[in-house]
Amino acid sequence: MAVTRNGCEGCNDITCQSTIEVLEKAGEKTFTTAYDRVKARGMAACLFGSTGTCCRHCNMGPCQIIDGVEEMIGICGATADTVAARHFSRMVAAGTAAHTDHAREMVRGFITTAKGEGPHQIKDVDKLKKLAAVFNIVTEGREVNDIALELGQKALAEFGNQENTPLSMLKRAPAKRQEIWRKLGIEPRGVDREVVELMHRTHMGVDQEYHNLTMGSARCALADGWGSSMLSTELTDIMFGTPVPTRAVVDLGVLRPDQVNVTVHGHEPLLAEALCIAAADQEMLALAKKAGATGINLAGVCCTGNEILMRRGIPVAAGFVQQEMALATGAIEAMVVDVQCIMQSVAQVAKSFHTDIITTNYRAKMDGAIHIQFDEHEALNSAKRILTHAIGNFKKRGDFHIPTKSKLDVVVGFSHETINHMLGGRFRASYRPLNDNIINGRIRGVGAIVGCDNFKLSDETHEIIARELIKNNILVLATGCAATSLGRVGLLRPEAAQFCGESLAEVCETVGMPPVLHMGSCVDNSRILIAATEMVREGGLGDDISDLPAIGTAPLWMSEKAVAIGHYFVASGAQVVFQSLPVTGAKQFSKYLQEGIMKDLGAHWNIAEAPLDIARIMIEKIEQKRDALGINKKRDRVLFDMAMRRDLGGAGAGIGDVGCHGKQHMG
Ligand code: CUV
Ligand code: SF4
Repeated sequence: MAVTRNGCEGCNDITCQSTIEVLEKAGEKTFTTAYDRVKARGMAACLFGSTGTCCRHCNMGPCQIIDGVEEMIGICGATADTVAARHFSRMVAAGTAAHTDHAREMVRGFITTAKGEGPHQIKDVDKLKKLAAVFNIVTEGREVNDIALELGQKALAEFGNQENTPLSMLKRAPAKRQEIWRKLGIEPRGVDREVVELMHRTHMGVDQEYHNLTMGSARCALADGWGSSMLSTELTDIMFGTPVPTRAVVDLGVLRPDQVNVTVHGHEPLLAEALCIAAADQEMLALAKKAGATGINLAGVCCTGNEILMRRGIPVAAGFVQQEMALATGAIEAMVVDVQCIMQSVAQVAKSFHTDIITTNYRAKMDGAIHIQFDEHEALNSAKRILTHAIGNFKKRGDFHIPTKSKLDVVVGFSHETINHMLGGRFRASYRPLNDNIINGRIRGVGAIVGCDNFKLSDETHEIIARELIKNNILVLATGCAATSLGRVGLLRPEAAQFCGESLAEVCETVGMPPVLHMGSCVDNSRILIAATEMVREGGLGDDISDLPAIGTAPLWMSEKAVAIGHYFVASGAQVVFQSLPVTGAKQFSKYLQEGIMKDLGAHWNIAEAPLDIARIMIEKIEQKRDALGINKKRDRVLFDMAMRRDLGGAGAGIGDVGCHGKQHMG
């Protein structure tokens, strides 16, 4: 069924203005979009699949399990809990594998750079030294590249660590958290090893106890959060610069009518950075001019977009759900892709236009795309080859329509270091002011809105949650496509302070910061772990991440990576709220994830559907943490009269403390 310009019958479901505009103007071109396919399919997904109780791990199945019905367990006897826990674990393993393979490429690129090969340099020497210390590397009196090389090699070795020693980076976590991991025996060892082990444990007939599987998954997820993702973020910062607040624009309106538009879509910053350098190259610009363009306009899609947005202020054209729309503008000469979150349909949509899809990674090829392999040793040449191809397409551009109204200012680039500087001031960079503002209640707590967007649900979801949180004086941290979508609705601007509750507005206005802080891509969720750890270290908010009034959500998650992220947050002591997790067909396992796991890890999963319910849970949990910390008491000293003293048993012990946030300077 070829539906023309449709999506438009369904425009009611789409709230994104630029998407509506593109679909309306798509002319006579015939292509289908994910919106059409969601419609054509209806919402009736398989009940077993969506509740986690379909197992196809061996050829006696597939087995569809009905919890509580004796004859409806697996042929092998696997129960609903085992099947759902296995499925959950495999999502964690796949998500971790994705982050890990990405991180490995970053480490390899880092080693290339340390050797002085390739177009990049070590930009953040401070951070290099800090990370070197974590890996017990001597830095005194050594050349920067020498330190970097040792760091790269040690980091790479941890991927394949075969000893039972924990990953170096775990020691960055609060001491109490490390102790919890040690006691549970879930400190990750080699990053690759945890993925392999979890794949093994979820093979037919191995681990058949859902608690044990959940803990195995925690170990794997921690290898992602505190291992591969954190490593990727840190090495990317060291090489390309730690992000600082930067003004930029997002949405489809960033495409340029008069320039060669090249979108870079996927995840690995090595390719994107090389393209950025090549796009400014005189030789390339001359080529573009010869083709009749006034220049080369690079724009990002998905997480790779977030990476170059954060560091270079390069505009983001689209998040995950807009990737087809970017092509449907007809204004893109080439969409360069690497790995993860690239819908196969981009090659199908591109057929209706002059656009080429260029795959660049041997791992990820696509029917209908052109392949130009990216080689990190030859990064600049690879990038030039790609751009030359794109420039060659400029003359072939036909009718196009770039949404005119959609181009939103954003301020991005809030690494944990910048938060610390911004609130602490230039001379006393510290988390003290953030902690103090939380303790005195001006900021109630921190809510992270992360992860993908998803065609099955309204694109307004992120916005609704964010608005509700900031209205309730909760500071929002955002990453991934969630951050892009919040940018599209204007919440990444300091001006958005007007939508905050009074006290958060005051803080934002004083500092000049937006109430929603863009912290980067999906791997950059590791920045949130570090920020949380720093808040604990600063003191006054307990001694573990699980004490903080902070919570995360990935309401529109679609990628398995999001499940790995959710689980490493939980395993690190931070609660999360997800929409429709496929575990609910298994009663005990599902209950364990949402309750029982609390006594093991100090945090649990929450599942909710409606955006406002998600926000309500987040607010409630934050207030509960505040209560537990004793910072929800009235700050004014209460003067007790004699009657009150008698009611309290006469002694009046500790009365003087009632009004103080007594824990403030613990730490
Ligand atoms: Ni890595 S994982 S859709 S690009 S955030 Fe965007 Fe982010 Fe999800 Fe993918
Ligand atoms: Fe069925 Fe067990 Fe095989 Fe799964 S592992 S498909 S439950 S027999």
